[in-house]
Amino acid sequence: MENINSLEDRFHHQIDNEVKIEARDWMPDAYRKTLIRQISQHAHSEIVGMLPEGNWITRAPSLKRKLALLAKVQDEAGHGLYLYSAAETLGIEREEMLNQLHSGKAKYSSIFNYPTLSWADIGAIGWLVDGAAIMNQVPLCRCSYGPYARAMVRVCKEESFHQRQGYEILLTLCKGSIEQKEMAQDALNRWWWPSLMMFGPNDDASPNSAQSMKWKIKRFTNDELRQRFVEMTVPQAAILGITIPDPLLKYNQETGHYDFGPIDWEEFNQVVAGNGPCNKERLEARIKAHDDGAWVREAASAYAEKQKNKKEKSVA
Ligand code: FAQ
Repeated sequence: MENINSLEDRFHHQIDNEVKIEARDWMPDAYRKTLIRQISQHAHSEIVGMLPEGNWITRAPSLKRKLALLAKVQDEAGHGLYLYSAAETLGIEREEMLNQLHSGKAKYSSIFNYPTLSWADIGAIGWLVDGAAIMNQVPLCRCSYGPYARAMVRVCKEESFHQRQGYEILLTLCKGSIEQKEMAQDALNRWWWPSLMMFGPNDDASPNSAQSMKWKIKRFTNDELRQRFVEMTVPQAAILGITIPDPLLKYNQETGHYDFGPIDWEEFNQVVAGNGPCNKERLEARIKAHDDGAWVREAASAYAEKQKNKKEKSVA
């Protein structure tokens, strides 16, 4: 008992003093569990997030646009890999996490259950979805768990390229023909509210936030980050010359912040429960990609085995 107390004291001492918790360190079960939950949901979001954009690689309007989109989607696969690896340091197998995703038991970000109907949607995803991801993920570079925090440094650098890539697509469309500008407006109309939902439920309805803040996994609450995102995005929409679809969005002189209209949490809950416009399609595409990739995993394992045998023979 005394030993457990001292281990627990050391854990809290590390958290209080901003010393990263590493895989080898003792940690409370609930801390480990919450990290596995958050990191695996994050990893799932990255690899499911490849799908709405992947649809547009062959339809991107120029070679330059194709290359940039291809690179972005590849980055997202990489983010999934860093994140699954970070979660594995906590004692869960990648296969188990993927089984949870494919069986529909694990969550991934609600945002990826919406359709990409036009090229402007690829701009809106980069601008808004990656913009929201940066807002939420830069503080995760200071997360108390070392492997997650370190993975997030590179992820955030890449997200910032993604955000610029998306904004530049929209800037080009907004400087183009009337029809192109209308496409950009239509994309903003459809992606604005789902992007605000990405930050998760309001603080009073967020069961995990308080404990995760105490453990310094999260540094800001869902509402704080959502507000920051609104502050950052409103002037960017003004530069594009398109209108955020919220009649209640207004600068509040007294608080110095933007007030915005109510979020449709019923829609959010439906999407998270599996009833969004594309949940079924996304999961099917993900499972197919996994099944189609089985031969690659088998070949990689066979090669690794061969190399291992070779090495053992040369030592003997
Ligand atoms: N969608 O108590 P909280 C990206 C769930 S990556 C679905 O507030 P927490 C890159 C939540 O899991 C985007 N479910 O939870 C990219 C919890 O469920 P549980 C993903 C959601 O963990 C860009 C329940 O609601 N980013 O975009 C959502 O403290 C472009 C109660 O919520 C991350 O994962 C949602 N939006 O805070 C890729 C970042 N929100 O498990 C391709 C890391 C909440 O209790 C293209 N994660 N839920 O049953 C986080 O920062 C946190 O996990 C939050 C949620 C903020 C997402």
